[in-house]
Amino acid sequence: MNITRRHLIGLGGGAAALLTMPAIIRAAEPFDIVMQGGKNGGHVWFDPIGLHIQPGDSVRWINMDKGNSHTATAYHPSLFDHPRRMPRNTKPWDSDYLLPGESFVFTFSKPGIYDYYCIPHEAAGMVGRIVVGSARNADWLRSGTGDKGVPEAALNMFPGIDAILGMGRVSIDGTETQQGGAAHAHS
Ligand SMILES: [Cu+2]
Repeated sequence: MNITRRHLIGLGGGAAALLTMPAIIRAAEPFDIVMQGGKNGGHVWFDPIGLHIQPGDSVRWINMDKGNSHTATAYHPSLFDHPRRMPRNTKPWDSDYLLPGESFVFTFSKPGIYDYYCIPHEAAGMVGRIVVGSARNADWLRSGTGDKGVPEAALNMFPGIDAILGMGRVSIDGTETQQGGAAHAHS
């Protein structure tokens, strides 16, 4: 009893903090998605391009491409006249232009499937997909209404839902060959 008590006193509040903090920190820490570009500036992508998170989780987009500014912008009619590729009645996000080294954080509260793009590079296929929770809240995916006006190069890049749920995160390595392979394997 004495040993136990002394042990507890000795560790004090710090021990309690050590035991409980990791879970708290993990929940609050955002998932990172890196904005990347090839050396010649012609090839750009999000890494991971597909990500599975839970409601309440945050995502942080970081521009690690020294040669370009990028955005992470939700597919939503209120943003640059794009179709909705995210749950209805949900607030969309737009990072605006991130210079190299800058980042943007958004928290997802509603389950569903969310697609986003980079404003200057959508036509180059710089898009990504985030699945929040297990619910397949994707009326736009089933109806096909989300494809209207979206460049073919972008449509070919979205990873499949099963791949995202199965792997947690889906990456492309940035080479042209791998990019094409990923697009065909998961769409
Ligand atoms: Cu971009």
